[in-house]
Amino acid sequence: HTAEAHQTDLMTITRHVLNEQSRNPESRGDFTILLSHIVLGCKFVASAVNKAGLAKLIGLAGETNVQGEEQKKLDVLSNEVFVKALVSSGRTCVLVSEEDEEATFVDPALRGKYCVCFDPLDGSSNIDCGVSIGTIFGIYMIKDKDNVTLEDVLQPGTNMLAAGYCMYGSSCTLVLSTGSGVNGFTLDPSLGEFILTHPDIKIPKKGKIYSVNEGNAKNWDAAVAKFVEKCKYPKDGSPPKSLRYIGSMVADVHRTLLYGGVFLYPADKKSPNGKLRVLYEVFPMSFLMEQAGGQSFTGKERALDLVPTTIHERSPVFLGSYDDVEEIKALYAELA
Ligand code: AHM
Ligand code: MG
Repeated sequence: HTAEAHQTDLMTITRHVLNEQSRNPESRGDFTILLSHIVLGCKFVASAVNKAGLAKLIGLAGETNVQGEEQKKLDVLSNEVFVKALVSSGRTCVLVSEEDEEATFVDPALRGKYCVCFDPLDGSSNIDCGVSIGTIFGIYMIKDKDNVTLEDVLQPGTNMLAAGYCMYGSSCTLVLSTGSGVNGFTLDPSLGEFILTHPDIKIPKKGKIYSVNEGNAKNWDAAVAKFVEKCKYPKDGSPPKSLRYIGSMVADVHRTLLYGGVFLYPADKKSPNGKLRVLYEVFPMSFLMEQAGGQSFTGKERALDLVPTTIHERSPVFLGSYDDVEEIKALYAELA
């Protein structure tokens, strides 16, 4: 008996989501269509990222984005692709992108019931050197189809329907939760399909890794300083934790999800709200962490309980293994 050379029963992301949505026949088709347009965006970006060096796509596009950073060509391209794919799906009504200062209200003729908040290409400092970067997205449903406003996206993260990210790394991996666990799919380039490779991801309850930009240490508050100190010099006889920091949120969170541990982007004296954006960085990643059995905390509250008041708002975030985040919460309770 020889092992079968070909897997013939393929669990693609579309098939998986169709199965998941069978409990909810009303939104079944719509959500699947929306997702397939997001997947198209991810495939386009994956292919563009792979060819970046060749096609001379990297480098500055000569524009500045909302946060005042110079945009890279790949950022601009990725944003355009996602906006067009989402609008043309006919299933969206409001889009919030890191690259666009204002939210996009979809033309009424093409409107659907979903709002999508996304960072089309996160980890900009890693683009030019070929280190992993990613796309992050969170999906909400509108309340009232005839009266769509910004309030439809300025909601607590707990109201999110689905969230995910796509990592353009040594392989292209899409991690998704529609509210019943977390699943990972890997792009099979020969098929152009994402195949289920990481079913029902659960984050280890406690981890051996911490992930933070330690260059900001001189501006940290007491709780963060104490936590990192404990990672390096544990007093309970446990071995020190390892430090891993890529500087691409998608890659740092992906490793945290699979190996366990904690990722933090805290507030500091120079950035009182940290760096990461609530709607398209903190919320989707917090949703995935909770769905995988981990936690996400802002230093004050559960991250998903935040209610943003502006679309590009920032928040500190501490996310990862349940026990590690518990330790950070205890330090804040003690020292704040
Ligand atoms: P970006 O939107 O400019 O790419 O910034 C977001 C990135 C995250 O991917 C990452 O977690 C963080 O910035 C790293 O920031 P720092 O370089 O300050 O450590
Ligand atoms: Mg970003």
